Order: sequence, then C-alpha cells, then structure tokens
Amino acid sequence: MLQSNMDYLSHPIIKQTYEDIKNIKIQGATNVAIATFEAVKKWLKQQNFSSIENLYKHTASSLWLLATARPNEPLATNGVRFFVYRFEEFMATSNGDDVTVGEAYSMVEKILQEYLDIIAQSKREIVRFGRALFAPAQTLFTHCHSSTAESVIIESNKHLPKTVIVTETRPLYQGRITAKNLIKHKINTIMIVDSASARFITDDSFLPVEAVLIGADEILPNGDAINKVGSYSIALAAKEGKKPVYVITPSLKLNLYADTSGVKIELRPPQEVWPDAPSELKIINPAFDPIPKEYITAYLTEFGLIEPTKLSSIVKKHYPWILINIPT
Ligand code: RUB
Repeated sequence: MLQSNMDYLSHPIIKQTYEDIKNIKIQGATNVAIATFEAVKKWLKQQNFSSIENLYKHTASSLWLLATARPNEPLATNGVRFFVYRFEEFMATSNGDDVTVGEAYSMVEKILQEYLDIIAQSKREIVRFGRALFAPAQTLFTHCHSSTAESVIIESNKHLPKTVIVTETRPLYQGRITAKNLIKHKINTIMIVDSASARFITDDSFLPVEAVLIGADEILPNGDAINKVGSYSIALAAKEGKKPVYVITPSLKLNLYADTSGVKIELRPPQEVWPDAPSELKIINPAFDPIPKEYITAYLTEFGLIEPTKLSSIVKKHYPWILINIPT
C-alpha cells in the first residue's frame, strides 16, 4: 500500500521536517511524532488528489517516511497504524461509492488531528499521575531531554520544590534543553557530566537522589525500554544504589514489531562525537541504549504505573489497532 520512493522529499514541508528529525533539530520521540503529523497536515493542504485511493496512499506514505526518518520512533509509526485503521474503518462504514474526495479529505484531516489529540491527552494523564507520585520527592535525577519526564518534574515541583540533577548528555548536549526549561520554571537544577552519573546516583552523602526519571523512545514487547545512550549505565547505577527508575512515557511507544533478540539501535555520524578526529580512529556513536526490564521499577504511562512485563498486553487492550501490520 505504501509508496516506497522518496518523492515526497521534493516537497519543502516534508523535506524540512525530514531533515530536522534526522539532524535532531526536532528532538525527542514525542516531538518527532507531533512534527510528523503536523507536517503531513500542512502538506495535505497544498495537495490536490483526484481519487480517494491516491489521497489515502500518499498520506500514509508521507507519514511513514517521516515516522521512519529515525529508526527507533514507534510513537510516530504507531500513528500511521492509527491512520490506516481509522481511514479503513471510515470507508467500510460509509457506503464506499457515495464518499466524495472532498469528504475523504476532511476525514483524513480529522484522523491526523485525532492522533495528535491522543498524544496530548496521554501527556496530560501522565503529568496528572506523576504530579501525585513525585510530589513528596526532594531530589530527582534525569537524563537527556524527555519532554514527558520534564513536564512531570515541572508539575510536581509546584507541590514541593525540588533539586534536579541533569546530565549534560554527550555528544549533542540535550541535557541543556532540560536544564534551561527547568530553570525557566525556577527549579533548582544541577548539571553533571554523564560520567559522574553513577557517583551522584549511588552516593547519598552528596545529594540524596530519590528517583531516576527518564523518557523512552521505544518500548519492546518484553518490557525493555530504549532511551538516550547513557540510560543503561544510569539504570545500572540506580540498581546498585537501590534507587527506583521510572520510565515516563506514553504507552504508544510500544513497538510490537521490534526484534527483541537483536533490536536495531540508530547509529549517528561519528562527527557528532569528534568532528576532526584522526582518520584512523573508529568512532561508534549509538543514539540510544536498551534498558533491560529488570532495571525498570515501572513505566509511568497514561494508564498510571505499569510493571514492564504487563505493558504490552495493556497497550493491546486499549489500542487494538496497534496490531495492524503496515506493508512497506
Ligand atoms: C531523546 C530521548 C528522550 C526520548 C523521550 O533522544 O532519548 O528521552 O525521546 O522523549 P534524542 P519524550 O535527543 O536523540 O531525540 O518524552 O519527549 O518523548
């Protein structure tokens, strides 16, 4: 059903969004999914399709192109599943022959907005649960920039002011985004280099970290999480220091199609690590770390706290369309 070519990249809106996602100008799984759907909404307004089939095929294909610009972003690819499910449902329940292209167009726009609303509603719920859960905490630890974890911290800080330790997050320094946003909300924020994480998490004589809050890019069917590189070391340190690790994320980051035995992790350009490195040097620059479920205390999702091994069945129950296979 999907167009396999990259023709959509000749369109400025799609091209710009694709490049911004690839270059991490659009950063974090939630922002990638939102940008994917917003870009296709804008692109659609400039298109003129003569048939419903073309409208459907090209919308799904351009969504898929942006959703797969980075390989570990199932919040975006699950959105394409939602689109396919809702559009086919619409065509099946309306009498196919009577639907005009204009009506189908409005439906497509409606579905794209529906998915954006699901993302927004999930975040509201996560923040509501997180506010109560972390209200009593005084010192929290976070890594990189997760817009979801950050919102929970900002909201729970309103109840009891907190100190938040943020990693700088080599090589692209996304921790600075978190730090700036926390400071804007007058939160006492301390930045550390990534390699100081274990000490800060385990040594209570310094700043007694009560919980580690991280986001997720991807959730595997077995309950493992994938998040910014460094997350695994942080989770190991948390286990050693007996500190809980909460993965704060919409449940729709579950990737039912991931190969749990050998999950593919995005490899970034070596120049991000060392732009003018000696040519003999080999640099390996993975964007993310898998975090085995044993190191995750719980996922905090729109359904509240969930044990890692239970997440997959809960998601399938609430969003049965997540099982749709997209033929690429
Ligand atoms: C960002 C990152 C974030 C997750 C979750 O990595 O790992 O923790 O994407 O973010 P990158 P959110 O900077 O490479 O995109 O909670 O905003 O979905």
